Amino acid sequence: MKLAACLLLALLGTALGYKSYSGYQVLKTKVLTNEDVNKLTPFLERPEFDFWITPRVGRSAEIMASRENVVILRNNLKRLNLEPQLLIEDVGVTIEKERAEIAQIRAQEKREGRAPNLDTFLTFEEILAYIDEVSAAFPDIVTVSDIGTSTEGRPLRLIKLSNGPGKNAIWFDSVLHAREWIGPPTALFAINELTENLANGNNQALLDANDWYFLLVANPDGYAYTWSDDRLWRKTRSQTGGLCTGTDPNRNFDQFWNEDQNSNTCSATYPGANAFSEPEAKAIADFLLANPSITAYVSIHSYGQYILYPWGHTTELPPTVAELDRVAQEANAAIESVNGNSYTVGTAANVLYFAYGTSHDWAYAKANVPISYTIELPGGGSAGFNPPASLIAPTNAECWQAYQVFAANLPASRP
Ligand code: 0X9
Ligand code: ZN
Repeated sequence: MKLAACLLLALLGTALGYKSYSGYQVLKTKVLTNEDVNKLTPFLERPEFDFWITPRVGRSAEIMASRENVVILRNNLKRLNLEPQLLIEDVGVTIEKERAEIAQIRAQEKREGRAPNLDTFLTFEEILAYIDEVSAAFPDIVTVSDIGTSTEGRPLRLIKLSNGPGKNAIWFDSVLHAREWIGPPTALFAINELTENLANGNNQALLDANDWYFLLVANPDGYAYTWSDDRLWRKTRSQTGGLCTGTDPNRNFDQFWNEDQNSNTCSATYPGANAFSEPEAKAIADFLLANPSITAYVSIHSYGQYILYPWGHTTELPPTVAELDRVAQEANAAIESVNGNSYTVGTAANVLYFAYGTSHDWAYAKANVPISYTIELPGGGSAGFNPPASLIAPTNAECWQAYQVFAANLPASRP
């Protein structure tokens, strides 16, 4: 019976044109030295190798390739003495497992009251429906507005929680990268705490202290596409004029844009033909500029467990590094106290990798938002971007603690 259900799902997937990752594998390297990183760097240019974790000193890289390309990849890694190990035997199977799990959870739906369904991952439409429900239920707290429209015409729907005028605000966005599904549940959890669960713990005080903005689906076209066509899609869905579709919205901000001179439209980090070519990135930027009460910016990504702050384009430290680091360390301590998970804290270029035109660098430098982070949530292991739905609850619990720390350290104004 189970096998029949799996087969049916697989067939349905194929019939609907869902991209098959059957036979795709993920290889993990040994822990890399500086020299190893240099050896691997040229491979970043090759679109047939999808780096799920990019090369970084002191870490292993994780790379996905199709059945044919994985042979080439493995040989190359062996030749370079990078000791490839098999991390995911068949990405197609992981994706089908995820689809089956979601279908099964949906079949036994046990959503309670007005809380968002956090047992599983939600589609774009389901997230919009929840925004409607929560705004109808809490009209005194919730304001909904569309800050723009995606390339394919979907709304960039922003939810604001506020208990009165004249306050500073913290901003969160999630799924700027389409496949990073673990992000929106953490934001939905926070919204539920600040509306439905106001009577719990410190929640009323958290809402009284400042306003909260959530752009739950920052890249709706990409997100919809991960549900309909390709689970591992990362970019937007705009036409580039080149061979491949989509721009990395987190390389499209007008700050150090395209300093690595990447004009390959097939690259996972293609920055666009020009800065702010993507309406999704432009809308965030315009809103931050128009709303100086927003003094903290948090972009929710996955995976790897990092709290990153500027800069991404240089290993030099930003002027307010002491404050950025203090708050991030405090957030990490709060995370650790929940499930014992630890996130690596530091400047993006120092602890992760160089990146140009990212949202947190732009928010910090061009909108003068003093507190500006990218948080990389858990994932990885044998599931990569497809963690089981059972990871949602522990991730929500630890992130909620971190999000409270960010809000508690909200700067009084922009410089
Ligand atoms: O590469 C990104 O855009 C982010 N990582 S992800 O795996 N979610 O794609 C990290 C951006 C942080 N900034 C820099 N690394 N410079
Ligand atoms: Zn991301």
